[in-house]
Amino acid sequence: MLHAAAVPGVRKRSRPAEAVVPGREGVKFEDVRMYLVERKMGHSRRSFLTQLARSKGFIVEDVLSDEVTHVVSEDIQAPSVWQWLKQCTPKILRNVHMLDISWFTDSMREGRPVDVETRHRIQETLPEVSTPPPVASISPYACQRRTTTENNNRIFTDALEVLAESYELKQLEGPCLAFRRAASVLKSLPWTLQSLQATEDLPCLGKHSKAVIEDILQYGRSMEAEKVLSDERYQTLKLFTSVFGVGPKTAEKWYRRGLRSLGDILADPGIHLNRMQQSGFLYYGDISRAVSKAEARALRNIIDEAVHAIAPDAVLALTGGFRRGKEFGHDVDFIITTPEQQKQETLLPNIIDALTNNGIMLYCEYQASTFDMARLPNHSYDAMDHFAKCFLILRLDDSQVEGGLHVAQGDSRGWRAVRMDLVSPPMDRYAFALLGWSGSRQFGRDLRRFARMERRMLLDNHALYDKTKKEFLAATTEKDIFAHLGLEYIEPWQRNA
Ligand code: DCT
Ligand code: MG
Repeated sequence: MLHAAAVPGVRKRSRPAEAVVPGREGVKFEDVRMYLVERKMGHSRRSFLTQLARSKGFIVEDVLSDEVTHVVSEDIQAPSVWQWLKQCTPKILRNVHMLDISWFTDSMREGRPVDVETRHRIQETLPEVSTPPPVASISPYACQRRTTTENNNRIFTDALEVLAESYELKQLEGPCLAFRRAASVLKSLPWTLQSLQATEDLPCLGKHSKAVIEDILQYGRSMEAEKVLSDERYQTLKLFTSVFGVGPKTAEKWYRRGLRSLGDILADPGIHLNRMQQSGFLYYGDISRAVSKAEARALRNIIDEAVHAIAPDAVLALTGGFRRGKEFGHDVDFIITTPEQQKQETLLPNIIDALTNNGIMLYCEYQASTFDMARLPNHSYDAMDHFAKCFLILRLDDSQVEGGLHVAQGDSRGWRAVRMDLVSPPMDRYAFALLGWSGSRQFGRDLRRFARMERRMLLDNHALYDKTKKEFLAATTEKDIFAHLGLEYIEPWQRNA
């Protein structure tokens, strides 16, 4: 039983004479037990209505208990009533009718409890995804939001990401990040934006992002994003950077040279392609095609076998987009390490040898470790870490993939080329590397920004450094790192920011 004093809005006072529960002799309707919510109704009106109902033979309970069958409220803010009721007494919710005052007045008029109709009910709207939750709870940091692969605002985020990309290709970091942050906030919403008003209190939405959203709300499309998409320079830079080994700087150089197609590049004798770019062109068709989850699993089996033949106690973990639950990715990312320190250094070269001997290695760029704990902490975060790693293109056969390869219809080669990255940190750096490589990029960016701005700590793929205590914080799992940062743990599949 729950006493009135414990119910918000029901103040504890000496029991007034009129509220004393009368004897049950005048009761006409045993099956209906009413409770009137004092909130919004006020104390004196509640007393008056209680007396009125009792005089007509109704049972009106003074306290909310699981015997109550009909809760009557004049609070028109349905979600808050439900929330309040749930807080008070979650147990009774199953059977109780949550009603507005119209049921009460109808019943008084009829002199009996009228049947509950839909119009009498206060609809429980609070947990429904269609109702924006209190926006104050949405953090400006992606690492304090849970973002699954389900995006309820794709129409907006696609447009914002086109603009982000166009600034990235122009190498203008500020506006690029602003659009990425805006898109990231919308990706985390469990509801779909329906009005500009709903954006009012969302973090990270600047004037420009709001203008894009407004266009989409009004016309169903963003004219600005469409303009970018049809821009020749944008299209060409996108095409050039879609080649493995070609970044915005090289793409820009080629564009300025007047080159407009992949054929133009190959035909230009003045263009020197490095080894990575040569492979990028050679396998362009395959590696510009998404890798499926089944293909990622097949690669895992291949790597697993190779690794465990070399180091039985090695740890192999899938990272990147597939760890976050994505169905497709542009590559497959793995972390490999071993507790045996002397094996650590030769682990990747040995795996590379095994894959080469298998005849499936189509391209390999190996970078030996330049990691040195003595050079930490890193004050400027550069995109790549110092661990040993390799960027590979592997041949994957149809027979190795459950359900077959993800190739174009009519492709009868029976194999395809796929991109794979392997990174190999020392065991004591494993948790940091796993967190960084699991992404998403935006999630990682905001973890580092949060650490720096909110905690005076420096985080990167190698370590977490506390600037106040002037010490490194140890971690063996990702949970340790979240805990050091005072953050709630976010599962990998909730990091699709
Ligand atoms: N990463 C990073 N900074 C970079 C590149 C990568 O922090 N400059 C991290 C974030 C994701 C992870 O490494 C793997 O990188 P990608 O494979 O590029 O990203 P992904 O999320 O796996 O996306 P995709 O599914 O397209 O491979
Ligand atoms: Mg990836």
